[in-house]
Amino acid sequence: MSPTTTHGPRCAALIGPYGSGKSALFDAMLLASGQAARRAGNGRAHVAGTELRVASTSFLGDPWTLLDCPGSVEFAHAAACALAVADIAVIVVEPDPARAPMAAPALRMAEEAGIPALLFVNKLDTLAGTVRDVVEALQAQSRRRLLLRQVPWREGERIVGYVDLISERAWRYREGAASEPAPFPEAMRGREAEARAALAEALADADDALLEALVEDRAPDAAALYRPLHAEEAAGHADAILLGAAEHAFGVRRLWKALRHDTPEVAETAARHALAEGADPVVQVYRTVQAGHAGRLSHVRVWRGPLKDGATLDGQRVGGIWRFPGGEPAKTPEVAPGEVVALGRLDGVATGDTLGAPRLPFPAPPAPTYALAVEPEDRKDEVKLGAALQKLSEEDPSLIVAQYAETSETVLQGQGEQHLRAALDRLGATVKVATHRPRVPFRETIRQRIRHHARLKRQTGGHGQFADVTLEVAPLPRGEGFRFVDKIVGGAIPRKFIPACGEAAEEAAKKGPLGNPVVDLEVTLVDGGFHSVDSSDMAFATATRMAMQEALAKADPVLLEPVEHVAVSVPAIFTPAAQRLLTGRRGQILGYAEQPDRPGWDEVEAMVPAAELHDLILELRGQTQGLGTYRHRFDHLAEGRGGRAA
Ligand SMILES: Nc1nc2c(ncn2[C@@H]2O[C@H](COP(=O)(O)OP(=O)(O)OP(=O)(O)O)[C@@H](O)[C@H]2O)c(=O)[nH]1
Ligand SMILES: [Mg+2]
Repeated sequence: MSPTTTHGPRCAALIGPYGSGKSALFDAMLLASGQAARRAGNGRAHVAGTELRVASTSFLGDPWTLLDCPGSVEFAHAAACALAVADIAVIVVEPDPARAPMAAPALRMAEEAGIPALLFVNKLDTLAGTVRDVVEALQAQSRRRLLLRQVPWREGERIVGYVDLISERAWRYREGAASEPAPFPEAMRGREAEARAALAEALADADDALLEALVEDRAPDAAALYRPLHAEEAAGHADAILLGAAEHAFGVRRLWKALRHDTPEVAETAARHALAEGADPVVQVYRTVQAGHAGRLSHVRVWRGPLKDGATLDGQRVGGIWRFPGGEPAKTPEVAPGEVVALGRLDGVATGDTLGAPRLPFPAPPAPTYALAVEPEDRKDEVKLGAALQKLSEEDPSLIVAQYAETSETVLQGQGEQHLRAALDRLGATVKVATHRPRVPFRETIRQRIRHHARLKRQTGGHGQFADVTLEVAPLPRGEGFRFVDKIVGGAIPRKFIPACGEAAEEAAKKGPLGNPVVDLEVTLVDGGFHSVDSSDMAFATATRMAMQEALAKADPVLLEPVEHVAVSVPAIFTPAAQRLLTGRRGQILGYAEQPDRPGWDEVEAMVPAAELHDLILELRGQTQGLGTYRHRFDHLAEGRGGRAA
């Protein structure tokens, strides 16, 4: 039987928590579709995914692209970008209720993207409890209804296969191979009927005919269940749950078949993104990479097509098209709508851009949570480094490069240590860099009003220098900045020299006695003296600076430390841990509240010194199974505990 297909090229993105087995499933799916997957390392070693993998293949004659997304929260943006161009998400999760909260970010991401999703409960060979408990725990994390489509078939302690709840047929798993149909295990009748009734009941809300059947106590047939299930999935109201073990090839063909039936066509996904129908090619970039000698590659979804090599899209000429059969690049002259390919030489184009149509929806990069100051090991490489960092942030929009004049630092901001390390590793041989913790822009102020007199009198040969200045420095309320007041009367200092005094005072305030900019400071020029020949702007500027330096040192200077308003989001069980963490970092807890749009999650608000925030995200993740996140913004400057400057 050679299956003929009416399906166009479709795309499924594998997402889910770190280490749940996405890459193992990706490999198993390719294998099951007849493509050997190449993978660094051997099967059991978990190579933490830091980069997305792409492979095209075909299953039962249908063309597919699979995207294997990294699971680490630090690389979540890559997964969000993949979802923006995929037709369906496969959310790969652990078979452990205690780890269900780790699936929350992926579930939420699919909800936010509005993309249909299937859940794949992986590592079924390690299931300790019941699938029912796993489903219940996952449901608590999802706003979509989760519908179990299979129940495991156990013989003693071992899971040997599954029963499909719609067709009511049993299948026996075979190591590394397709499952085989088996006679229905009679011992499972009760459990199967119960699970099927639960599925039917969950779907009855959405389907009158099914509801009627249930009310009349008729057992619905497969079609009566399948119809509303498909509709609910397509509408993003429900996600089906399938079971398996990627490493043993259990449930992998079953997953393929579910994808085959349930995944929208590219035209439907394009319509979901409000792209009008048409024949002109439209592509969207979901990823940009530097591919060595091949130069820069823009990975795109072809929303509309066909697309030919050499075609011009929005003024950009396509310089090469690559497919990825089995994950390996292969050049091709033309691709069809729905394909996921890489395009060469689109120089002015960034990740997220749409070519050929107005911009289609694309996720904004997350706000940075971790930063490192970077500098070249060799000063000569400064310009090179600047250009290289720029490229990094073009490739990955969740990397931000900032220049801080105040601390003279170049700071690379992103989502965490691994994220920044992976980026800096990509700089590779181009330029060697050293990193350090970014400096915190401390300020200082004074706490006393001081009047000070300074006189400059220099006789160097013929022409001398003379200026006499009396000024007063005084503290201002927090946030007032710098103010210069001129109270000179009766021409003690001629008007023309006053601006020079004001500028010199402001200049001198840029570096106070503790070495930081002085803020919330008022400088009043109260008296002075001049010489008709020897006085000048320069002389008055020098005298003012002298007066300032001595006055500030005597005026009880104090360090001012930036304090940020921090809002930490965590699952409610971690709220006490988050509060302890913030308190431990000199934070003042303002309170906490349940997040209205995120059931089961709290937001803890606190005022925390900026100096304590550098690695907050790392510790927060460490204490919250990687789930905690935080937002922060500058709030105020507070008098420091003296000399704690970083
Ligand atoms: N017992 C068992 N282990 C599995 C199965 N599938 C994957 N694993 C193991 O789980 C670990 C993680 O697998 P990966 O496929 O690398 O996980 P991932 O989701 O791609 O991880 P990230 O990309 O880092 O998020 C590896 O040690 C695998 O051997 C399975 O079906 N059963
Ligand atoms: Mg992986």
